[in-house]
Amino acid sequence: RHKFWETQPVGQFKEIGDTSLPEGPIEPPKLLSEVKQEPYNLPNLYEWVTCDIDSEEMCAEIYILLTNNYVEDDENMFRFNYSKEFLRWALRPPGYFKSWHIGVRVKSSKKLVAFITGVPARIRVRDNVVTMAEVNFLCVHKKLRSKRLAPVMIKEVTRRVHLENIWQAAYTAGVVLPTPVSTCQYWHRSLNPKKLIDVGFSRLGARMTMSRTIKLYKLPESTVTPGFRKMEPHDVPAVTRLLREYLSQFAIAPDFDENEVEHWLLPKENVVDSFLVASPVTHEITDFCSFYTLPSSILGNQNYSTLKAAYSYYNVSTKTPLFQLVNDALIVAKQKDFDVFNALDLMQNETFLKDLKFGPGYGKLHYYLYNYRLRHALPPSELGLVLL
Ligand code: NHW
Ligand code: EN5
Repeated sequence: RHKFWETQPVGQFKEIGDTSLPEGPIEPPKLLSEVKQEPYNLPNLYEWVTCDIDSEEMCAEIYILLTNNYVEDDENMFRFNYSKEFLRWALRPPGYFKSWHIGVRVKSSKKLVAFITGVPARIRVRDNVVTMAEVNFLCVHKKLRSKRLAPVMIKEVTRRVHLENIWQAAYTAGVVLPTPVSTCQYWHRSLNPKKLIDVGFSRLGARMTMSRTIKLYKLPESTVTPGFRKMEPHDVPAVTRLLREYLSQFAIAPDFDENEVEHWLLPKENVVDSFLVASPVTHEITDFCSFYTLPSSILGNQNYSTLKAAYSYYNVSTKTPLFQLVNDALIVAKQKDFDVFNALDLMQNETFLKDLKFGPGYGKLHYYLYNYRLRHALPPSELGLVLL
């Protein structure tokens, strides 16, 4: 069934329900001297390249590969269109390794035809904080599919992660592999219903007219929570404390320090937006919400070429109801001209999705750990981790 994944230290389908297996690493770390020193062999026409994401030229090549070949929905109507600024942000967190940004070129033409990345992260699984790689942006050019290039790329990123003495990884995918630690559902909140219907992202509901639909999704012009404002650099220590405390309730969550909060959550135009609620009296920061910007190319529509989507990221509510906080995020996203606001049903998101008029999407997102076994799959409400 899974000729490659059967050989890897991941939970296997046949182990499901076997409660005798211990939770934790599947295989022990090797000595660094035992890690293969040379890259894996690629088919002869191709060569490895370590990508310098700082270089405008390299970044543009990666952007073009992904724009034309990365993830599509089940009907091939939309394709993720990560911006260059987003990619730079996603790939250069504190302590990142340039050697984990891996490309494959055609030797003769030097054309970039495949890509995979890792970034380091400390992820807490129950009581254990584990240094991991977050693996993302695996992409093989459409013309080179089904040639078993992906397993070689995964083995090569694994080797380079091992060289940094890191032995676990976390990743998400829309496809089922051995074996999900949790499975989330995408939910979508229409902000621009007319455009979403015109491009085939959503459909006019039964017994609904366009004008009734537009009215249904209307939002206030401005946010409603007193003290709601954009996060600023001086908020990093308080937001870190708030977020760490909040994430401690989930079975799997990042272990963010201040540097990471600064990187991942300080607003970056057209990449990440973050807001908080500060008490007007004490200036205490009590609530937080954020979303990232990930447009999709609309494939083969006469009138529109991009769908502007916001994705719910980390939210923390202690005083303001989560529902009201995310409603304010929707209002800001609408002001910023997003067409749709997407969220997964993880953390406490189920408590607001229906009430805020999100509808379930067709897509699922499976979460995976490499070389770390969980006894049982988790309900998404126990996941406190959002990958990009
Ligand atoms: S998920 C997005 C993945 N990218 C896309 O879907 C873009 C469009 N598709 C493609 O580019 C986010 C190709 O179809 C890809 C597969 C490249 C996906 N994850 O080369 P072959 C991520 O980036 C397995 C893992 O012939 P292909 C996360 C498949 O099951 N494995 O296929 C990435 C089969 O193995 P099996 C995947 O279509 C996490 C084998 O690949 C996969 O030409 C990576 C077939 O290879 C996927 N999304 O290329 C793992 N899709 O055993 C990181 C297919 O079933 C693990 N496959 O025979 C951790 C590493 C670090 C560890 C550190 C300690
Ligand atoms: C790694 N970081 O399928 C990510 N998206 O539902 C890789 N559907 O946009 C993994 N097919 O449901 C990515 N409209 C896995 C996801 C791949 C992309 C994907 C889904 C998520 C999606 C849309 C469009 C479907 C178009 C036809 C969808 C319905 C929206 C509707 C709005 C109004 C209320 C009800 C729902």
